[in-house]
Amino acid sequence: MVQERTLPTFSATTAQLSKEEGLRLYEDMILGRYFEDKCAEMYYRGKMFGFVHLYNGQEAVSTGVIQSMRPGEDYVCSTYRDHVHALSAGVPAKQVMAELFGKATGCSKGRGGSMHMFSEEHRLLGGYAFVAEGIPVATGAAFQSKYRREVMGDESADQVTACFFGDGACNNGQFFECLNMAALWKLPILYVVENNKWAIGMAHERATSQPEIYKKASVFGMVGVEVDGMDVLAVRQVAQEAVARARAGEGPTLIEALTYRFRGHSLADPDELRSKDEKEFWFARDPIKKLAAYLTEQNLASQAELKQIEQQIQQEIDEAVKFAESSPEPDPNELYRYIFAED
Ligand SMILES: Cc1ncc(C[n+]2csc(CCOP(=O)(O)OP(=O)(O)O)c2C)c(N)n1
Ligand SMILES: [Mg+2]
Repeated sequence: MVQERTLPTFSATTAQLSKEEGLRLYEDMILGRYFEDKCAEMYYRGKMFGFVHLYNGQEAVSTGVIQSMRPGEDYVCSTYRDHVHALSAGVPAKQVMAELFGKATGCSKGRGGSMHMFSEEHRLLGGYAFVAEGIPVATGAAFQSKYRREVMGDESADQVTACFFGDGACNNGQFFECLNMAALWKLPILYVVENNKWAIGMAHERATSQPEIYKKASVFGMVGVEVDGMDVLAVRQVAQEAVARARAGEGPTLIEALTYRFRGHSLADPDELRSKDEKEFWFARDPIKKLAAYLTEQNLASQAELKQIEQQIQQEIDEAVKFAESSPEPDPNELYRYIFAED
């Protein structure tokens, strides 16, 4: 049996969680999971084109971080594995689904597709197909908040940015350059590494000299923390602390969330490289089941209340599919629109 790195263990007894907050976290994770399950179905039915990277298994990271921020006000920056970050940030499921179908009603007007979710309204800075490409963009967003507040005197500019990326991105130069600047200028940003152990078929320990990514923060004098990425309450706790630090002008945090994707790299990946033992170890740590057990054990929710959320979300997703299917394709006459800046 392989020894899996999953520490540190989080004691849920320290979590301050109201019933309302608990149900909100549950709803957000169920939305992410059911949405992605539906994507797989639609992809295999030929409704989506290109590569589609699903997030199943990693929901506690998106929910734990984004729900600790002010969705719609704070900034979120993603990768090509971006659907669930978009949903947590508040982009309606029907707009994300329509984007996946390449329709004009999609959040990127059907021009982006799976890897390029974007919403100015929800402060979603985008999904990015190049590994590590979002890191400088997010760093720039954090810089402008700070600049507006401190140089231009705009008191309302207290937004925090969350920048999500994978373990594979941490061997890329942009990671180091941006962390250096963010620490130097004390930017209000959370760098959230979703360490799911793999970069397509490359095992993390084979590709990096120091696999404990959070330790890399220390060379910049930045706070670095590791967290159990399969436990939404643990992620939420470290995210709340990091957001408070950023909002108070105390600078960035590098959060390494230890997690696992339950499916292959993309829906085109036969997923033959990861061992059965490893997969089973992580499947048993499903973050949604863990939160459901916590909520019921703590009498914060009944089985019936959880079931009701599940049904309601399923309905929302079925409606999103209908919306996407019945939406128009982008107009070919507008092919060049949104490429150049318009007056
Ligand atoms: C700059 C760049 N190099 C290579 C690729 C091909 N590629 C796509 S995804 C990926 C793996 C990235 O893994 P990781 O950052 O751990 O994210 P995960 O897919 O595990 O979420 C690679 C190498 C790319 N998209 N961009
Ligand atoms: Mg990875």
